[in-house]
Amino acid sequence: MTSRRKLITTGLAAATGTSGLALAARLAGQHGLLPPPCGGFFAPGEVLTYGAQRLLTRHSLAREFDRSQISQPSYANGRPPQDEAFLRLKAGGFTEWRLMIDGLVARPASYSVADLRAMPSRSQITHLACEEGWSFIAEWTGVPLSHVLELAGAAPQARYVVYRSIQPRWWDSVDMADALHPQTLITYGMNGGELPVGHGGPLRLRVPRQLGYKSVKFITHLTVTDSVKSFGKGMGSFAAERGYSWYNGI
Ligand SMILES: Nc1nc2c(c(=O)[nH]1)N[C@H]1C(S)=C(S)[C@@H](COP(=O)(O)O)O[C@H]1N2
Ligand SMILES: [Mo]
Repeated sequence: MTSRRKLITTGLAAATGTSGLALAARLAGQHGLLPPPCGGFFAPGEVLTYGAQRLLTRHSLAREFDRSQISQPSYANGRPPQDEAFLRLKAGGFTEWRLMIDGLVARPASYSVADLRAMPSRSQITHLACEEGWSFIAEWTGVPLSHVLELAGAAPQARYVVYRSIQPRWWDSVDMADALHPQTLITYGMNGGELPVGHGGPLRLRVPRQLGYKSVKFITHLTVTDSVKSFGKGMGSFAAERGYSWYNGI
């Protein structure tokens, strides 16, 4: 870790030649603000963006809107799963849906949607922006991910939460700053009703401080970990493996 950090910060200083950027990179390193190994041409830029944003926004909230600003209609992107397993769960009103939590936790668990609905909830009206340029505003209701992490007893050495969907390619991760952030919700409701299947029902992780693709729909599995190395190609998300950035602070 130390040598990678050194490599990145030294590389940045050499590449930019400006002390301001080098300083930002060094501060990011000192504060443990490094994204998972991202490799490739864009790596130093991504580290810098991540570190700089983290220093500035660690405790800040994504903008929340008024009810009158909710988009009508909302825009559901892509088709929900059509496979038999999903259709069977849907026909059963998702009573059999489970969200598992494991990894660096004292108490691994598996929750139904009803279990999550019985936990403390939060509603917030936020903007979901797709990297392709469109966006919409909706009210999201759910249980803060931080609450579930606390229930499960996440270990102090936890650094990331990896989340997976019933759609195998849709998995991603956030660092603990976003995992514990009060606006990061396991959502089951939208605009006052149930979360529609088109928007990821029955359960979706909403990460409103990042671009839309971090808000993975149809989530089934959370894993608390100190490293994302053993997940996929070790880049922290399937999106990152395809060239999208792992961190997209907005
Ligand atoms: N499981 C899953 N999650 C997903 C996607 C998807 O296709 N499948 N698309 C992502 C992308 S690229 C965006 S922009 C948002 C779109 O959210 P919406 O369908 O509610 O508009 O969901 C994200 N989460
Ligand atoms: Mo997107």
